[in-house]
Amino acid sequence: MKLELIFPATQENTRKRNKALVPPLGLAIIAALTPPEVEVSLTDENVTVIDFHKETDLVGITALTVTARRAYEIADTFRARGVKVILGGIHPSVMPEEASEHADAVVIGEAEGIWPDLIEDFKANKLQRVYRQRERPSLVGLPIPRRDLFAQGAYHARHTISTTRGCPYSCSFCSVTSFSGHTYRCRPVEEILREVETFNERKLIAFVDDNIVGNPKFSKELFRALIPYKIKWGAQASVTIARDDELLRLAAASGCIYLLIGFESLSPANLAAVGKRINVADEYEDVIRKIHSHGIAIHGFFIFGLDEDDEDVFQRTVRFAQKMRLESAQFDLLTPYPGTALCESLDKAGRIVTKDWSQYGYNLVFEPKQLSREMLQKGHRWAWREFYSIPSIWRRVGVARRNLAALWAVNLYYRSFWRAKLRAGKDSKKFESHSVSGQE
Ligand code: B12
Ligand code: SF4
Repeated sequence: MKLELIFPATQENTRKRNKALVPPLGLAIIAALTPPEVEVSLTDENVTVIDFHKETDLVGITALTVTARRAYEIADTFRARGVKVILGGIHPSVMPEEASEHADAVVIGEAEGIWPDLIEDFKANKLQRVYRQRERPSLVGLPIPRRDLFAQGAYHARHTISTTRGCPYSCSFCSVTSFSGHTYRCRPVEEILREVETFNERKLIAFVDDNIVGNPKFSKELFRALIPYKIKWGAQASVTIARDDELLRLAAASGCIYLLIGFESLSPANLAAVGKRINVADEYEDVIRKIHSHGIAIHGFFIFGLDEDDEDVFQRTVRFAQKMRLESAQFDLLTPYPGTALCESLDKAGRIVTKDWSQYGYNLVFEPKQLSREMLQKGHRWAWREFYSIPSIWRRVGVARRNLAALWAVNLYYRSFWRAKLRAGKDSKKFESHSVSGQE
């Protein structure tokens, strides 16, 4: 039996093949869960063209909300040839009825505990329409992901590992808690180390956890155990890392060079409104200084379009990130992903303007409260342009830091990624001239 696993690109990228940031780890896990007699191949459409004529018995497709439309197109094309298709991942899990229209079976939840049975059902020609996770799977004894299936030389950070799932918080805009549950499930540290040991070259590891320090006891144990491996690593972390000196010291000692931190907003009212209880905006400067003092670079996540945001928010946020010399940052438009509390409340208020999922991630899909839609879009574009202008990169990254080449590479990557997206937004210049420039 042959199985083809597919990670769809976003709609605008279906014809472009770029080097991608990281490989599709979830699909490599599914490949590892597949019984060994099944021949598995994996296509990440971001880096490889899909072969729609490939001889295969079964196709498994993953979908985020932003890639759902493309996932459905791919599914429909294979099904038109009579090939059976399974859809899974975050979007099909929250929209199973919609996904069902394009699939022979939909998997709701994490694949562990479901996938091997599904393959047996397929072989016996007894595929069910929906496979629903009954309880969150334990993370003990997970197989080593089939990284051998990733395209060679196609990723900036090839070595990714997932060590935890779930989050005890419930930020209204985030899909994680509803998908992976309210408790942190942590993998046994010795199993993580075994996975690290499979990398023949261990220069840089990216942990793809939502928060690598969500359970400080586990994190300290992991960081201590990583010290002898002499790796360098990056991960998403909450601001709470700066409140625990031992944790931060151990992170640095174990090779942490980059933390991706969700600051989201500088406004306490916005943070309260979205339920981001762990963030205290007044502490941000101290948090950043403290993390920087351990030689760790910071990628800040910020959201525009929250209800308290007015037309000064873009300038305020970008100037803050520049002043604090954040090594990189991401400015996202608030997005009501289906299944989140945000989506429910904006939908109820009639503020969602489109349910074309391909717009979810990089475009404005709801009616903001204080800003006009035009102002929000222009301000968002201005923020990217300004933060990744060469003078801004120069001021933030300078010449005298550690990992200089890597920091420039990251900045130039985001600069080119967003310049491609912004090419359509020629109007941002207008915004700069009447609303931003001259205010400093
Ligand atoms: C790493 C990561 C990235 C990486 C890599 C993405 C990738 N290639 O996988 C990068 C940085 C590129 C990225 C980008 C984005 N991301 Co992201 N990302 C993550 C993160 C932190 C971890 C993903 C991961 O590897 N998880 C570990 C693996 C093991 O889990 P998994 O992929 O979900 O797979 C499991 C199940 O879902 C299921 N499954 C998955 N696929 C399939 C398929 C089949 C057939 C079956 C049966 C089962 C199944 O089984 C797997 C094993 O249990 C998640 C948060 C999260 N907890 O998932 C956000 C997350 C997925 N990202 C999110 C978003 C919004 C984005 C962006 C749109 C952000 C932006 N504006 O730029 C882009 C879109 C990228 C794109 N163009 O496709 C949202 C998605 C929300 C949604 N409803 O779609 C998440 C959930 C974060 C959040 N806080 O809400 N992301
Ligand atoms: S944004 Fe971060 S802290 Fe909030 S629910 Fe999502 S993963 Fe948890």
